[in-house]
Amino acid sequence: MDEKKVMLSGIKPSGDLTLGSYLGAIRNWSARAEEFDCYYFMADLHAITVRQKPADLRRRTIEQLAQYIACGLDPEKNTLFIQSHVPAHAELGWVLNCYAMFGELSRMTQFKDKSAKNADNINGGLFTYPALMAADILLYQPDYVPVGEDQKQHVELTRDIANRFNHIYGDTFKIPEPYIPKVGARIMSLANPEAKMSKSEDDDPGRVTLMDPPEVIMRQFKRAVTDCDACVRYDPENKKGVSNLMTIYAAATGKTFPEIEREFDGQLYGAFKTAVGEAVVELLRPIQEETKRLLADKAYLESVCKNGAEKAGYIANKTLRKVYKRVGFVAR
Ligand code: ATP
Ligand code: LTN
Repeated sequence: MDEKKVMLSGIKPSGDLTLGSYLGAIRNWSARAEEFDCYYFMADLHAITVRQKPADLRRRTIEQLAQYIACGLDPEKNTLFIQSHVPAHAELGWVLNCYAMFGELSRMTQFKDKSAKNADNINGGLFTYPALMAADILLYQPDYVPVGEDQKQHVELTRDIANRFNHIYGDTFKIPEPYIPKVGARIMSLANPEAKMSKSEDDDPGRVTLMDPPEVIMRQFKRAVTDCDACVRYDPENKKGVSNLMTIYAAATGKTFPEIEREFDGQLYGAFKTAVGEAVVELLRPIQEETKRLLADKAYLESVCKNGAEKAGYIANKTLRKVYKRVGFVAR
């Protein structure tokens, strides 16, 4: 029998998950478990590249696990784990730092954005982050890495690092492909459709989190920035706000852009924004209910973490041992 293809991805517990995290990443993970061998983790090692309050980081990491499950990732069928529970990530991360070039790391747009936003804390981890991300990925030899558009550059760098290593030492890593959704790959802030909806920008007034109550979601959509055309038409160049709302509506309802244009033909933006808000409330309702139920069962969540870290650690250590041997470390 053919072996199943492998899929892997992670999200930093650096803020409450948003509609962007869901539509750009998590939704693309679910319903794949029959077809793929899937690994999904909470990237806590990555979260500390930006200063975090310890109690918040701990709470969000567990909440994120509950949300993964609530979004449809069955822990019996997917390996769910906390990154820091599998030491091989940090270990391979160090090795790959030595195969990632200063020039390459300097070109990463996430580094440039985050250093502009955190000018008082441009630490080494923020800079070498993509080498750790390459380790996260390559440890599991995945075929696909489902991410939003903003992470494509990091997955491409991962491929370059893997190719470089394979070229020097012989085939060690499988070369993974980014797997980016057709609709929802880049959800923009409702307040500023020029910028990505981000979970760690506390001051982003245009963010919708997965746990926002219906009245907050409706308020966010009613306030969403549009334009003065009064015409629901998909034009991401000239009508960024409206196109972003159409993307969200399409992702939430499965409707196509031409169908949405016909549905709101001749209507004012108010009616359109209300419809998008209501669709999002319905999309998130079951996820919110299930998250709350799971968070009340701490023992279950702890057992998921423990089993996940064991399964992930077993696979990750196989790759790590191979790498250590290839670079010339003495066996223990
Ligand atoms: P932060 O704001 O802390 O940098 P983030 O919100 O960008 O975080 P990540 O942990 O960096 O979230 O990303 C998790 C996953 O969700 C990634 O695959 C990323 O591409 C995707 N993602 C995040 N925000 C969006 C968005 N606005 N639209 C589409 N996908 C997104
Ligand atoms: N860098 C990603 C989060 C992340 C990730 C990964 C995604 C860390 N490790 C491995 C996919 C695979 C981010 O900032 N969104």
